[in-house]
Amino acid sequence: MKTTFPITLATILAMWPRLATAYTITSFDPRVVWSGHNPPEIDDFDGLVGITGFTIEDFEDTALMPGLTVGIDGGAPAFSVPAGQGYFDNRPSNVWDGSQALNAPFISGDTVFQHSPGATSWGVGISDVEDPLSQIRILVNGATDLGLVSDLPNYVAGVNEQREVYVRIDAEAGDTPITQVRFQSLTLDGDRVNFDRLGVAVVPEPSTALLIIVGLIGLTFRGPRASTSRRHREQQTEPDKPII
Ligand SMILES: [Ca+2]
Ligand SMILES: [Ca+2]
Ligand SMILES: [Ca+2]
Repeated sequence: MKTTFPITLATILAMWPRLATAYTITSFDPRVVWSGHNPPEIDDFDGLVGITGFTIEDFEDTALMPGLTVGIDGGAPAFSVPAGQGYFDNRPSNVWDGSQALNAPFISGDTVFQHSPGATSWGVGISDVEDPLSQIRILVNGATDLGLVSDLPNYVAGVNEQREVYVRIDAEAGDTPITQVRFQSLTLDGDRVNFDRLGVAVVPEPSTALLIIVGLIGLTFRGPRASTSRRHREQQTEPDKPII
């Protein structure tokens, strides 16, 4: 029973967000399971890129999923797609689901996605970078540089409105959740890049995490007290020993 408290404390510390910068990025060739417009293979695709069960923003309307904002071309974070940036697709080769994607010009600044309370894992389909026309760097939480989109393994350079790569960014256990993913243009050439099928594995709300911690603390102190009271009851009910 003495070991209960150290084990529980270690569990709490493991759950508590810590400052860290170890994020990994995995990139996928868009042609593996994709065919045509809004294909039936979407479930297979989610499984392939590791986003099954994630909360999905498909950019089929101007509303964004709860907690998500986007700032386009250096603009302020917005909770809905800014006017003129939704994209009705007449090129099925460009979208990752449905018939629309988020259409972001790179004229005067970055495109930044932010999520609250953050994600343990985050993915998005990227189209129309058209390397070497645009050079787009991915930065996580304002600090971690994951390199250029066009340098990623499995990136497939397209010519005008084609799916080029799906990326999934993972926070390792104990890392600060992913709250911001910035796409920074090194060229600012005015060309447009499209984003679609954005998926996040949302971390528990702070209130939920707090409830879990309170519960664990409760369990920690319940154990010894229960055994103490049990011993007390046993002492009370123990028959008098014969005097020898
Ligand atoms: Ca939407
Ligand atoms: Ca879409
Ligand atoms: Ca482009």
